[in-house]
Amino acid sequence: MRKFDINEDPHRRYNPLINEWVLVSPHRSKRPWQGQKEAVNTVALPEYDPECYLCAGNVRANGEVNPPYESSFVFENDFAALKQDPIAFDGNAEGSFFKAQPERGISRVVCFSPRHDLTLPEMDVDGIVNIIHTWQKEYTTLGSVDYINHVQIFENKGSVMGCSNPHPHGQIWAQSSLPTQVQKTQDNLKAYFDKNGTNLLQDYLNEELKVKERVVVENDHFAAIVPFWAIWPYETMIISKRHITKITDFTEDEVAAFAEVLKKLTTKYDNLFETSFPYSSGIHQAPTDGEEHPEWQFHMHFYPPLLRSASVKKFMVGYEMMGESQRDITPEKSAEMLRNLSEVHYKQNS
Ligand code: H2U
Repeated sequence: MRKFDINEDPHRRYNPLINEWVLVSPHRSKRPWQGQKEAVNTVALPEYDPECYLCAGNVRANGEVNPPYESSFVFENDFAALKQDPIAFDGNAEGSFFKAQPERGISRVVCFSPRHDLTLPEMDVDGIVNIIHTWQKEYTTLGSVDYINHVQIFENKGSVMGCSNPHPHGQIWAQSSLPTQVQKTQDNLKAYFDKNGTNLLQDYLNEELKVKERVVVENDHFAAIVPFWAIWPYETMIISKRHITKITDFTEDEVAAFAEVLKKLTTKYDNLFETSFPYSSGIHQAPTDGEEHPEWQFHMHFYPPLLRSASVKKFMVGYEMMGESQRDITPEKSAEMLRNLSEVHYKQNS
């Protein structure tokens, strides 16, 4: 019988963060593609767009006027997914199939800068430092609201990810419950900590830093890696090296180091297909429920949909919907490709 070759043979990999498996089919990455291509948007954006509801001084959909902001700008989402009003609730009937509960929360929009055309990879490190300071402030203020137990900071980048406006911005949804993905991570981190007395992601990162094959960018305080169990072709995760449970525990050196990794990673993403690389990214960190949470390790996920060019994206359909997640190109190969790309943005070379 032939011996298992992880670079050639179909196999499953285990994701200990969410206790799920992913099917990897390395031999399939050479198959021909005649499916859908997304239109590539190559139109250069202006620095200021009078029609944009996020640009400084412009009117938003609800009639409010944005201030003449000069760095980042945060406002309550005018179409908030969560509302702050308390709702009376007398619980579900025991054993009911129709289980539901009210959810209370706060949704905010974070404009990264007044520049309509400046995405993270094209900002300077100081600009990104300013965004990190804004995230810290929001985590503190939202997390200290008595009924808020979780603060989700995220960015949808690119129309292919459903982003409604190209003006660089992220969102924050803070709420009373732990959302499903976070609850799964919480449960697995806690079980690992209770069993081993150490932190799952810190132990994992130490192993990754020994073998190095999935590391994309690294500095003294953070590493960006393609996780061993990555689902998306170019999925990455930035993990802090020190045991940090939440963004407000960063030293100023760590803020600068995180900004540097964010810039380098997103620059490599743009350079991969010489396009403004779409993704959903989000920070996972300790809940704000007043507990200590030593089981948590600050990390940020990047889930980009692109597969083999600026216009061919991966679909999570068929088997992925009915069975489990699946990928073709191995995480090691993706990491090697990203690692070998320049840290200088392609637009600066053209
Ligand atoms: P997305 O492009 O990632 O959807 O983020 C834009 C958010 O901005 C979206 O949640 C909000 C939308 O509700 N928004 C406002 O709050 N005010 C506006 O005037 C338009 C859009």
